[in-house]
Amino acid sequence: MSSAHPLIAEFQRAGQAQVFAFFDELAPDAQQHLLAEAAEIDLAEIDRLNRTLVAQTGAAAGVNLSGLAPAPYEPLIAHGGDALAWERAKRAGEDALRAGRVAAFTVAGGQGTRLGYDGPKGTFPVTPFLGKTLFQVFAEKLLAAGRRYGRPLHWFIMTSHQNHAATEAFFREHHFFGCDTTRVHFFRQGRMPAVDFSGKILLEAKGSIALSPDGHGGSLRALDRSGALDLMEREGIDTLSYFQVDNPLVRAIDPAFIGWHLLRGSEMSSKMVPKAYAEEKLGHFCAQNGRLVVVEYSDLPMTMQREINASGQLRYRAGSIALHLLDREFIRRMARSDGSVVALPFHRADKKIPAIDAAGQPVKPSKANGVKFELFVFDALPFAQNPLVIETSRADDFSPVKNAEGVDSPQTCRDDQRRQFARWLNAQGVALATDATGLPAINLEVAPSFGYDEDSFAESWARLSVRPTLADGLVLT
Ligand code: UD2
Repeated sequence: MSSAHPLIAEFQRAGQAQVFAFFDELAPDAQQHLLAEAAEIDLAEIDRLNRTLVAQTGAAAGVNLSGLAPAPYEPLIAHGGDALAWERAKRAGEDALRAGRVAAFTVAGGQGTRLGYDGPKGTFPVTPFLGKTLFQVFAEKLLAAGRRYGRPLHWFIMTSHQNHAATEAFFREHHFFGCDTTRVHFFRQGRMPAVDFSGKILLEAKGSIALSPDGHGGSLRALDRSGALDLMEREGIDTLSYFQVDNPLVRAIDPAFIGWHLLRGSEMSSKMVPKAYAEEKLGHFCAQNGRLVVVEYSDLPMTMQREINASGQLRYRAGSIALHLLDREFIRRMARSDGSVVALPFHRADKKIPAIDAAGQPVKPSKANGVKFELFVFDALPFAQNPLVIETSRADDFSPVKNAEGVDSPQTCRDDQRRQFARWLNAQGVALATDATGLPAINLEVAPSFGYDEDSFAESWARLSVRPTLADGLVLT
């Protein structure tokens, strides 16, 4: 094997010579491709992860649960929250939006394997009647919010190497859904190599390394690297509204949330919903040694997830629905902490990783054959000043599309959207027949340009000179 190249020599010294085992067989451009991939890898980081995550098994590898308690949060007014404080927060959030201090951020770099959909997840059709895609729903919500506050919003979208080109092409094909193209910014997240259980970096082919997205926590470094933070600074934006690509019900721009965050001087704030049942797959907001942390559902023992408090509620009920507000300079600090190594911890995920063996033959693993490393954005919470959790109503913020069928599927999401539209109409005094779960009998869809939350809907409704008839169904645009 050629070891003339300094990068190859570096990999040899790090005990990762297998990455270049087939280098001499490759055509020159394939060699360049492999070298470019190898250059993305921080060998010292991989070495550290091999020692701290891959080599550890049993208790040492587990999450530290000592001193864990449920985290405090600001309850909704309906659950005992302070009505005046919520009103103050909403007004402060509206002021910030009118001052142009807020931008939107969608993490869309995931692989969406559970849904079994071929293509960037944001291109999946989700609305109940018109079949608008996730990206279109977000675009229209952001456009409408920008109009409402007189300040068009910047929108950052994090993609992966795999779906970047397809995502950009989709937006171009649909003329950015009417958004100002200079305000929609795509950037790729970073990648991490997968290793086998002895810490050796895996090849997916002779000329390419098994690389995968570095988790949504990679968004902090990607926001910095891509220049997004500098752009925010130039534009006077200090607050980023973070949401996931799979959740069309989201209040992508929520004045009350923004106001709570700003009035508390919080560097990172999150929304919680009470878990619907103990086994629900949500992270848990917890307090640990005076810090706010999220413990993933897979890391909190089921006995703890099932614990009941004195009021008969789940003790660890504060579920994370992956909605956060982040302060710009906090992101910069996290992205750059400790020089080159980010302070967020990597998580280990044992996965079936398509790879080649030492003879260069493809292996199709039937069980996990290696480890992927991922960063989680909520791991930034313990580093934030004055972090804050507020409660939100699930029905108005969270109905993700994750699985092809059953819970969190396209069907449950369409139904939740129809229930929301029905509630907005009912709030305007329209007597709409629904079943016991609030699902209307008629076809119903409200375009975000007409209403993207209860307030904006009420404003548009009041402006209608002729009230629509509801006989067969209703599409409000
Ligand atoms: C996430 C949370 C869970 C809960 C739930 C709510 C984690 C580990 N768990 O579960 O606690 O809040 O969401 O829906 O986050 N993504 C990237 N790049 C990546 C990986 C993911 O952009 O490398 C994006 C992905 O496109 C999606 C989001 O992050 O928008 C969530 O990813 P997921 O589907 O892996 O998260 P999930 O459902 O396991």
